[in-house]
Amino acid sequence: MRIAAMSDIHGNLPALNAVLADIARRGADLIVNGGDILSGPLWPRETADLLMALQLPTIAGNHERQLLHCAEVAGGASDLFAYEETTAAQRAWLGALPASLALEGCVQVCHGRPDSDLDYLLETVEAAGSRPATAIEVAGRLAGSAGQGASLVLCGHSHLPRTLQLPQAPHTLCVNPGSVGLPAFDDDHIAFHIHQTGTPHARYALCERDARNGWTVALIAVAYDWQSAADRANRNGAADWARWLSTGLA
Ligand SMILES: [Mn+2]
Repeated sequence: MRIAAMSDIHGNLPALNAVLADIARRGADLIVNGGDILSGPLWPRETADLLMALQLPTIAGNHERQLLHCAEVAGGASDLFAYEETTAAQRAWLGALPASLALEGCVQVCHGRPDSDLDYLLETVEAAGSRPATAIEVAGRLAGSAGQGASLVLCGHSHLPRTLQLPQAPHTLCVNPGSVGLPAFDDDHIAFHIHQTGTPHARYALCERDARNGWTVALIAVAYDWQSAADRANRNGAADWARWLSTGLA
């Protein structure tokens, strides 16, 4: 079983196309989408068209919730842009997505933590900024959820590619594939922090289960025409996105 894990596409259509082409070239039995699909100053409508046709196992992230909330109150710029660009049918698709998924009986997918789409699973935000979470912290965040006891937990939201194995049996392997569409950003949830991969590549992960139920993971960085995405962000008035997209630095 070979699973391609994608997350945090954020409407970046050329990045998504490059990742899908790389997955097709390497081969996968299943492609999973971990949420934060459309929000951002890029191609939300075209991205939704492509993904709705593909019918991949998909969960909602915080930005699906925030985008849909724009029907009641104007939200942040990324969510509002995507809200205004998308069709009612596309927003209905977003609204029907689950918050988590179980796959293959031993794989659990969530966007942030099992109980929060706004908090990171594999990072800890403190007054000084964001740092990698310890295995003890991550085990505590999974305790009592469907992720406890899973052999593989796929998460997203932080945009930082990382694998972490829990210290206690059944030694769940947690994988964040990084972000397909946005390699760096800043945020002030809990405290101001930046997350950056340091390169503008589109990220995803290939997770392959062996006969002993062990997972081999490849964290993959795919080259694509990131300048076209940065130009699009600039044209749509988002100079910060243009910088993040073209450098991978926040
Ligand atoms: Mn998110």
